[in-house]
Amino acid sequence: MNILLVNPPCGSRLWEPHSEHLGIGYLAAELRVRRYEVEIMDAGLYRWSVKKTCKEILKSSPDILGISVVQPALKNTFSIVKFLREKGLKSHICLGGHLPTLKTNQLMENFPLVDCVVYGEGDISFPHLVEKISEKNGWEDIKGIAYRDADDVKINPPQPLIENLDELPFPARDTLPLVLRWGRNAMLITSKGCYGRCIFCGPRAFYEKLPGRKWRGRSAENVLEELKLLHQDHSVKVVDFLDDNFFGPGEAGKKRAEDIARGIVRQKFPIKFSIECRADNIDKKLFSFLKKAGLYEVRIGIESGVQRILDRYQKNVSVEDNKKAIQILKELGIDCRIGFIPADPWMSFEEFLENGQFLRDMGSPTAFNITRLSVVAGTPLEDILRKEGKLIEKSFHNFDYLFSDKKVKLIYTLYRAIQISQNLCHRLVSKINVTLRDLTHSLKR
Ligand code: B12
Repeated sequence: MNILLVNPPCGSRLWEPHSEHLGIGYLAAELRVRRYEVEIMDAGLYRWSVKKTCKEILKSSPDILGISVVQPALKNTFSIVKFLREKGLKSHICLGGHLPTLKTNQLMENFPLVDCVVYGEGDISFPHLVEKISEKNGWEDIKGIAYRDADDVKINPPQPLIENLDELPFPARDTLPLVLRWGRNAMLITSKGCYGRCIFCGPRAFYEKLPGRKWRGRSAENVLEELKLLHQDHSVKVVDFLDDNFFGPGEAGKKRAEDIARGIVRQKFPIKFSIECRADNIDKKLFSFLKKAGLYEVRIGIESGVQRILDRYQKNVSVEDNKKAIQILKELGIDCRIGFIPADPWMSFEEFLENGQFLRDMGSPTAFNITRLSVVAGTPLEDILRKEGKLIEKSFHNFDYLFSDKKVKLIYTLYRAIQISQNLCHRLVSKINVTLRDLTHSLKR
């Protein structure tokens, strides 16, 4: 039984950083523990076209094809599966990941060429599915899957969230050597979920669909063991912790972070790391200790400098928390990168200006994500906008919205036009770089 796990090409990816797909890595690791033959095909990472991806999948001709789908990759996923079926591929095709979890029913209804969807964390359901298929033992009763029964879509009860993340094997790192060669950092997940309740957040909606504790942290010992392996096996020196929130709730959440940092110091790992967290997690004493352990960058979803807007988003932080967080990081000399939402459907022109003033007051911090509020399918935001009559539904996975204030819309449109032209330049440079890289590679060989 050979299994192929694919990260499909995603239209917007050309200027995205080259990174591993840890979700697929976790699934592959779990299957390899059970001695299945698993191949990872990260077409997104390799910047393959849809055509090239189809050709490679056909060559591999797996018994089971698992495709990981994020919202902007759905169109390509449709094209790939359609082409493969037309070419007669008989594999069992299973979709999983964020979009299939948030729009399970719609995906199955609109997409009869796939056999099933695994929704939620695939670590238990997917190996179970593989096992049942290989034993030819009826797979339709597995928790956390959706399938078609004649013309009906059946959605089985959910697989609860994994309570003890230490039980998971470390993710397969097949693509890490390539990512490192391209000058990118290794990534690691020390926890899953977030206790925040932001209305626009995809991960919040993902975890809310599933029973179980929303924020779960790996133990410090377990994280340190993986760090040690990354250092020993791949000479990793910089790691990005990609958790939704590096800190769990309350004192226990802080203590776990401290324990990880203490372990790094004690074991004298020559490692630098970055984290993501909420503004209200940042306190000077804790962060100066984390810096000693190697913390070099913090990414925070600041989102706005206007309290009314933060409240509308249900951020549950104040503008003061945001200011304090940025200032503390500045004082400690830790690079602070912010997520910021410059425009949304409700924003007034005055609020738009207030946001601009906030950014200037904060010394225009570097952004890791600065785009207008985007509607992730399946989030509370989608429902709110629909109820208010502001949602423009292009399809079940592609939305836009009406702005209340025409001036905000106009300014944002101008800003976006500039951003798009910058991106096109980026795309061009990126294409040239990829071509040069491939050329040097083949010349070396
Ligand atoms: C790291 C990261 C990246 C990295 C690495 C990409 C990657 N695919 O992992 C980079 C920076 C490259 C990136 C790029 C993008 N990302 Co990103 N990213 C993340 C982040 C922060 C962590 C992902 C992660 O490692 N999670 C931990 C692993 C263990 O979980 P997982 O990947 O979800 O996988 C589990 C389950 O989903 C499921 N599963 C996943 N795939 C499959 C497949 C099968 C067959 C099965 C059975 C199960 C299954 O089982 C896995 C194990 O439990 C998430 C936020 C988040 N909380 O997940 C956003 C997130 C996944 N990204 C998102 C987006 C939109 C993008 C981009 C489109 C951004 C852009 N505009 O270009 C691109 C698309 C890249 C792509 N094709 O994947 C969205 C997806 C939203 C959605 N509803 O679809 C997220 C959720 C953030 C958000 N805004 O809500 N991203």
